[in-house]
Amino acid sequence: MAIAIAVILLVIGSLLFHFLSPWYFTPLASNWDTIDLTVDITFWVTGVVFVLVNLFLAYCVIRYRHKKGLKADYEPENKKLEWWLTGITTVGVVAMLAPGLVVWADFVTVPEDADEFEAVGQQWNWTFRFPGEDGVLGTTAVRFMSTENPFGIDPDDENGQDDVLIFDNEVHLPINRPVKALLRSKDVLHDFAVPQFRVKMDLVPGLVTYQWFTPTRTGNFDLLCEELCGLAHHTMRGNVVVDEQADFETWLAGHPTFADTQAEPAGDATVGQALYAPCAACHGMQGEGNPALNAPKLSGQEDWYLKRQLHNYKKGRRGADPADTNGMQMAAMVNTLPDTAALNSVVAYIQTLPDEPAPTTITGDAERGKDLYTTCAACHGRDGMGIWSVSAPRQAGMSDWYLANQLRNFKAGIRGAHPQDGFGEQMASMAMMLLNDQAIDDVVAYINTLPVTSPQQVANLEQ
Ligand code: HEC
Ligand code: HEC
Ligand SMILES: [Cu+2]
Repeated sequence: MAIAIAVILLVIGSLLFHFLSPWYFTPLASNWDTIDLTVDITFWVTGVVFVLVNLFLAYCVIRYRHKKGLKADYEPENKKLEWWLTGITTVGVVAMLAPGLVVWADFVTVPEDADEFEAVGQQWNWTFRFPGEDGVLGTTAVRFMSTENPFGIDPDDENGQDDVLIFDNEVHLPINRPVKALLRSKDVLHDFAVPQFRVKMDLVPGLVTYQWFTPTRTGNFDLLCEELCGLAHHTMRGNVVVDEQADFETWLAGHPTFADTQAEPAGDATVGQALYAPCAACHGMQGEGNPALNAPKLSGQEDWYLKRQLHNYKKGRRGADPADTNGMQMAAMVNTLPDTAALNSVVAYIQTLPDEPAPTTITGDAERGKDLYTTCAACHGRDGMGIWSVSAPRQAGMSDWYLANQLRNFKAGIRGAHPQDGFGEQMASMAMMLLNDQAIDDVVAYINTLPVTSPQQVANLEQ
């Protein structure tokens, strides 16, 4: 009897949970209501079967419970009943599977007038490409990929020149226009999923996969990588912002074409030397850093990282939080660099400065730090020299007090909290693994033990 009651309560509880719990579909924001319909049909079929089977079970437990002297009938075959059961099961299974086939056929048939864009996944971020005025994306190949051409666009392909490149993890799309997302991975399996759009598709290295949808609601939606793609998979976040057509066009016009990025003025170290003069007041003549002014060592840091930080300061993505006093100081200084040409030149000059390892000031348990650093190594490199393909800067031989400061800033949410600072956000979530100041000191103490192997230093040693 107790079992029968438990089964009945289970049925009632499941139904209440299903209908009352807040964990259900997020409001739909695309044309794919048919996907919701297929899921609903599956819920109905499995739900009805679940209720009927369990109530029948409870009924049997009560109706045929043990009574003294009563003996069970033995009836091994019942053709009629079996036909019924087979028939009903078939109807149920067909009801669950057939709608999916119809919807899948739609899903793989892209409307003729769909606009195209490309989403490129890599450990652990997203970038995007739009076809530009000719409406055709240029061809790409791994052999063309470099720091100057991260998309690997064929420089000789005319179609690629006007492609618009989005170096952010945020993409905008116009409302009510069918769009075909071409999906490309640079390294491992990833997956492009926006829960409100109800569609998701894997990115497979070596293939271009696709999916299509029509956004039907303006707003900002989370873009998730729904494929376990390595250590920092959980930090591979992006945003899809659905705009009115005019807003979308304004947004798109604010991004460079491939030709623009190729024509970007290369830094001129001679010009950069003059621009560096005010910087030297804080960062030192040799870019060696000055702890008294909280200004870190810059020499020996990778150029792509320095450029990104200077752009971040310029765009208010870093050094804008009132609690970030050091960052605010620096943010005020980038205004001495009027444009990208100046920015590139000052970075080119910094690249010429001698790269002496910064003096160590932080003490901690390097052994314990070594264990902690295993995770950091996935991005910053086993040798702490930074890895461009995962966008993580060099740490070995850089100002150790500054590294510790930054780790505290990331943890406190005064760096990496700006919604457009995707890389900062990623690092902020990694910094959470350092539970306290001791852990920060320990990991920095370990970084201090790493030998510096910058190309410049290696060259010096060889001489
Ligand atoms: C008034 C002092 C001051 C001047 C002048 C100054 N900086 Fe800074 N800079 C700082 C401070 C302080 C920080 C560290 C900010 C923090 O702790 O978040 C910093 C950080 C930086 C960073 C980030 C480094 C990293 O590893 O993340 C770069 C790049 C940088 N400065 C470049 C420059 C350049 C280029 C100039 C000259 C145009 C310049 N700075 C002028 C004080 C200054
Ligand atoms: C998933 C990759 C990833 C992992 C793992 C990771 N980082 Fe980072 N880290 C980054 C990226 C990307 C940046 C650059 C952020 C930016 O551009 O603002 C960064 C920046 C930093 C900075 C700021 C450097 C500077 O010059 O301003 C420090 C310090 C740092 N990481 C320390 C660590 C430590 C310590 C660990 C291990 C506990 C770690 N990171 C793990 C990706 C990672
Ligand atoms: Cu991923």
